[in-house]
Amino acid sequence: MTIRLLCLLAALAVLPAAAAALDRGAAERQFRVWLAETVWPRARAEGVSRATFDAALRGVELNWDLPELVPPGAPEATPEKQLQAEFGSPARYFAGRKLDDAAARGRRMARAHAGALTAAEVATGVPGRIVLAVWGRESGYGRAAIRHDAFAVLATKGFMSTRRELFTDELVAALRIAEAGLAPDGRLRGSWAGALGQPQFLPSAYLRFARDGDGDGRADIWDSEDDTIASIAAYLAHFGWVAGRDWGFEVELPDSVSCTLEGPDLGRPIAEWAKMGIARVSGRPFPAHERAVQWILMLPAGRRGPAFVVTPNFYVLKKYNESDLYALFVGHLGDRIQYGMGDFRGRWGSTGGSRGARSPPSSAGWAALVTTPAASTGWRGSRPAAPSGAGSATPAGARPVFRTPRWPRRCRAEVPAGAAHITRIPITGPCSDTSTP
Ligand SMILES: [Ca+2]
Repeated sequence: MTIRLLCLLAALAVLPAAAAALDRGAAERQFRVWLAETVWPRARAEGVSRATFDAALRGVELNWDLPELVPPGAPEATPEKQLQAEFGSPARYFAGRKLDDAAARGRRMARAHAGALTAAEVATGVPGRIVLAVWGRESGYGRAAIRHDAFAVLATKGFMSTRRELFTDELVAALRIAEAGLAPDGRLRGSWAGALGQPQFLPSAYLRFARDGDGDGRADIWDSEDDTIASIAAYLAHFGWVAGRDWGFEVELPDSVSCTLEGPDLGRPIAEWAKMGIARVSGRPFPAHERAVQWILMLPAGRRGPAFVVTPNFYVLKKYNESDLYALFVGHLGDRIQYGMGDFRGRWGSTGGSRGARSPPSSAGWAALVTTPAASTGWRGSRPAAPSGAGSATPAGARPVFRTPRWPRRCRAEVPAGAAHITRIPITGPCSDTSTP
């Protein structure tokens, strides 16, 4: 059998599925049936009234422009592994001018919302600079347009996407928000990934973490800055933010320290790191009250990029978005807002060795939801083009978007090929492209 014939047979085999996938009219009809027979019973079981259901979904149509759709009849697809734009270009992600603008705006917001930020910190222990940085990253302090109808987005993705079950659950959660009378004007504005309002919470995260910061009795994360601040702080507190601890510091990494010492399971007291020659790039000592507790070495771009020691709070930031660079961005922006810090001392250069690399396969649960990046978060240009909309499109509650390679992958690039199978090398020898660890 010739190659050409094989190709022809293969093409014929997929034709029916392709034809079915293209019949949008039929899909729309199936969609209405699915709403009536699948979503409505689940919503009713969770206390949603028929009136709320009808008001939310009347007139809602499938949005064929969303990413990761699997129309009826199309071959089942695995969740898209996404290009790590940020990791491919961390230098651009951390471009100083954008950060300066964000920090300047953050300082203005800090003055304008000092009362709410203080109240949130008193209630949760999460510092105002961290709340501001998340807010700035997610929605440009509320300036990003949040224009999608979350019911349409969630219904579309619940009906035909790579994560139907997950988005169906979120659709029911969104209906519960409407049932409780918490949706402004009966509608829910969100990103093209269904993340709501200024903190970019998924509906289930809204139900768990949204707070009323201004005391009007409603948690309005769309139009209330105080509610947004209180909600972001509540989210981070829930995931274990440790009051009184920082997120991390940039450090000098001597050649004698192996990159294999990186990782959240390899924390040690700062005195031990200091003994190896690790010091803050600022030249300042580590805070006295932090000396006895664990610090973790973190090399987001491998050995040749900026180096950090971080606290467990760094990993709390990753609960907002499963990405080292995201957490680093938030911590660093917070420092710029409060302390006026400048760029990282270490150079990103073309480090990473992962330009164009794809994220690792996703695991189960929210933390595995790796979506295509959104176009606008108030940080224009930092992400590749995507459907229009606000927010990082990173469903909160675990809002993974960008994943950086995990150890040992990013360290492996720096050890000789013959040693690449080694997963842990508990030594402190040199670690580079040309020397054996
Ligand atoms: Ca409120």
